[in-house]
Amino acid sequence: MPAIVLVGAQWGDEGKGKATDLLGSRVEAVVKFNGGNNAGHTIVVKGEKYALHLLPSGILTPGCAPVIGNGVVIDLGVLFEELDGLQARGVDTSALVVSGSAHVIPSYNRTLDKVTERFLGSARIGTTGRGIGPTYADKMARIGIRVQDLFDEDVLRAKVSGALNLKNQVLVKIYNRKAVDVEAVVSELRGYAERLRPMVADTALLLDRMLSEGKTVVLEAGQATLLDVDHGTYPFVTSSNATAGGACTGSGIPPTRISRVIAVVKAYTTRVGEGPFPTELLDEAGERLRQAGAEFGTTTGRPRRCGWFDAPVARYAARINGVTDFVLTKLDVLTGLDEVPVCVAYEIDGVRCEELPTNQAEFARAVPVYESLPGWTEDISAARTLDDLPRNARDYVAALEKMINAPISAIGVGPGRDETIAVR
Ligand code: 2SA
Ligand code: GDP
Ligand code: MG
Repeated sequence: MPAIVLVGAQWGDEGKGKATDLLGSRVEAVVKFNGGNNAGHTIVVKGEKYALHLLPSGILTPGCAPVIGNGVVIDLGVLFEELDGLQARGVDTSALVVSGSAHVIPSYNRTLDKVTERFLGSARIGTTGRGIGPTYADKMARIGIRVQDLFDEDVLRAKVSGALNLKNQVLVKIYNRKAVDVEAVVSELRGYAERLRPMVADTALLLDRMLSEGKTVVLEAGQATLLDVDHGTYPFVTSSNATAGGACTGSGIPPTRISRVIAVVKAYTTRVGEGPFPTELLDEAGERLRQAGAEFGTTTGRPRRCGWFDAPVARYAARINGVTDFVLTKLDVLTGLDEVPVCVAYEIDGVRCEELPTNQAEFARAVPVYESLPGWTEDISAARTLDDLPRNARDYVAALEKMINAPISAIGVGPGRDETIAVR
C-alpha cells in the first residue's frame, strides 16, 4: 500500500516534474495536493518539452491516473487550455480526476492578487499573479467557491454573491476598482460546469481504494519546503502547505499510508520572487548558473535568482518532511567550474549556526559559511552510473550526501527522462 510523497527541498523548480515522471511507469496515480497554476513543471520526453501547471506529471504516463486533490486551487480556464494543448499533441488526458472539494480561482481573485502586489510596493511578495493567495484566503475565511458548487446554479449564485458582498468592499473602497458583477462570475463558472462534471469524483475515497488494492500512489508537491506557508520564509511564501504534511490534508490520504518521502534538491539553489536567500549570487557566477541551468520561470518566464548549494536548507527540508531519500538534480549545470562553493552553516550576528533560524529577521541577516569543493570539466550528461562520473563530481555528491542527513537515490545529469543516474 505504498503512498510516496515527493516534495521540493529548496524554493522550488528543483525538477520535481522530471522526478515524478521518472517514477511514473511504476505508479498507478499521481496526485497534485497543493497550489495551482502558479506551479510550473517542465518535463522532457524523447526531446519533446511539456510545461505542466495544473495537471499532475502523471498525465504523461499511460496507465497512470492523474488526480487533482482537494488541496489544489483551480483556474478552470487554464485547466481546459492545458488539457486542449496536451490533447492536440496526442496525449490521452481522459483519466484525469478532479476533487469536488478543490477550490476554484474566480477572476476577481486574479485581480486582487495583482492589485495587492502593487499596493504592497517594496513589501511585495513577487507572486505569480495567478490569484493563488486570495483563493486560499477565501478558503480559510469560508467564502471560497468549490468545484462541487458549480453544478447547482442556485448554490453557486448564493456563494458568489456572499463572497462578493465582502470582496467588492475591498475592490471598490480600498483598491478603487469597479465592483464585480455576481452574474458575470456565475455565468463564467457555469460555462465550465458541463465539461468538468465527468472528471469530478471523491478523490480521497478513490485513492484509499487504490492503496487498499496495493497500488502505488505518488503525491506530488507544487512549490517547495521554503515556500510552505507554515515552514517557509514567511511572508515570502506561497499560500499552501508544500511540505509532506500538506500531502495528507491536500489529498485525504492519512499519514499512516505514507511509506516514502522523496525530496528533490538542486545541486545549487534558485528562488523566484522576493525574500531572503543567503547564498544568492548577484555577480557573474549567478548569471552563469542562470544561463547554464536555463533558470527562467516555467509559468511567468521570470529570471530565477541563483546561488550556491545551501546545506542547512536541505537539512531543514530533511527534518520538516521526514525525507527518506533525496533526488539530486542539475549536477550537469556545475560542469566547468574550477571550484564549487557549498554553504555548510551560517554566521548570524557573529555566531555560527548549523540550523535555519525560525526568526525571519535573523535568517535575512544570515551570512553563508562556505567550503569550496574541487570542480570538474568533463561533460557528465551521458553518465548513467556513479562510476561514469569524474572523481570530483562523485566527491561533490558524496560531500553533499554527508551534509543533508538522508541518502541520495538518483542524480539528474540533464533535463531528459533518461539523463539520470540511479544510485540505489
Ligand atoms: P504565489 O503566486 O502566491 O504562489 O507566489 C508566492 C511565492 O511563491 C513563489 N512561487 C514559485 N517559486 C518558484 N516556482 C514557481 N513556479 C513557477 C516555475 C514560477 C514562475 O515553475 O518557474 O514561472 O515564475 C512558483 N510559484 C510560486 C513566488 O515566486 C512567490 O515568491
Ligand atoms: P519543478 O517546478 O520542480 O518541476 O521544476 P521546473 O520544471 O520548474 O524547473 C526545473 C528545470 O530543470 C526544467 O526545465 C527541467 O527540464 C530541468 N531539469 C530537471 N532535471 C534536470 C537535470 O538534472 N539537469 C538539467 N540540466 N536540467 C534539468
Ligand atoms: Mg517549477
